[in-house]
Amino acid sequence: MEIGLLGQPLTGKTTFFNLLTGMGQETCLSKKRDVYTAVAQVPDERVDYLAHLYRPQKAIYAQVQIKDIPGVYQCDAAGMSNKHLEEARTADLLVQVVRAFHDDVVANIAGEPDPYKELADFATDLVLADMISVENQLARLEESRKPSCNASLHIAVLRRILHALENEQRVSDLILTEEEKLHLAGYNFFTEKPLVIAVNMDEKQFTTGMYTNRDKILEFAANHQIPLLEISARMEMEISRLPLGERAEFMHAMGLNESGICRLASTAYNLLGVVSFFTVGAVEVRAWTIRKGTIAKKAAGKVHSDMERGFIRAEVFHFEDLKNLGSVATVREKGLFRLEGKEYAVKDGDIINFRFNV
Ligand SMILES: Nc1nc2c(ncn2[C@@H]2O[C@H](COP(=O)(O)OP(=O)(O)OP(=O)(O)O)[C@@H](O)[C@H]2O)c(=O)[nH]1
Ligand SMILES: [Mg+2]
Repeated sequence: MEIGLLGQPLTGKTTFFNLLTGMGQETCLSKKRDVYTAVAQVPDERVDYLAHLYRPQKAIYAQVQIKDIPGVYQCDAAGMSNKHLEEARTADLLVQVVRAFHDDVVANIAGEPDPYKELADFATDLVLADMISVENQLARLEESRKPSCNASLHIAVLRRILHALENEQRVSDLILTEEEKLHLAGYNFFTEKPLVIAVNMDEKQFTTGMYTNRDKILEFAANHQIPLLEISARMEMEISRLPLGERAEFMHAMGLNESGICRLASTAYNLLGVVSFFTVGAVEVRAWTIRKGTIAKKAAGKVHSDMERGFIRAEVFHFEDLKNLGSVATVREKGLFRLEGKEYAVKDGDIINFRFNV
């Protein structure tokens, strides 16, 4: 899963990226305008519990790829329709980081921070970028002299999309038929990608819960059903540098119940409809991420292609049962250890051993 961090310059994207991935990329002063990519481990108490029980050589959390895309200055390019925005094309989910924090040393590029204006401007940039893709494709299709029946349908779908975009609708706001979806597969529209808004606040804003135009942001998020994360990237970065023993106390004092990566991951998992299952053993305890409803045979393929090819059955029990009962033996005694076939829909929290033969 890839998450793209986007937004205007100096909103705290690289600070957030460093926090999520544990990297130390230069913030603020970077003149290179490089795109950074790194992996974030998704902390999961279930993995910690299983590692405690099985004492494996290694415990592996689920991983999410994070891409930090620098903001574009208006003098560099027209809006965001440029190569930096293209970097987000491969992302499964976009996070727009907007700036609420005040900082006298690093002034906001547009004067007094107005996170709502940033949000609305960016929404327009995404719509414009999609409009350009659709218009280019329509021009290509309409130029070809003998349109097939299939091409006519394709053109009709694209015109419908264009009409919606012209009215500032996101592609994700439209209800599309299965046939229309088939025609649109492969376009990877920006406004079709799940979006999360991350408002980056300073300490005072974080503790008071107040910043410019918060009401309007809440309304925008509710209207478009876009999840909102209120973060303080720099404060959390500073807390993460404290000795381990002191972190929890500081987080508590600041009213921070969960780390940034935990909050982002659970929002992203919900939005993308993905869940985790686990494999356990003396060598490795590991979390795997799959789409909700994935069948056992496909889930096996996530672990190893041989397991999918030679799938025989899945031995399954649930993390909650193990935690409640304390041992695998008791789970078995209570009849909660099951054998499932290839069509079994894997559930969040399943612990699975795949039997296979190749
Ligand atoms: N006060 C305060 N400053 C922050 C916060 N987050 C980031 N900053 C500062 O804002 C400046 C810009 O942060 P970056 O993380 O480099 O911003 P960016 O969005 O990556 O900027 P570009 O890469 O230029 O688009 C740095 O000096 C950060 O230390 C915050 O929550 N509070
Ligand atoms: Mg940056």
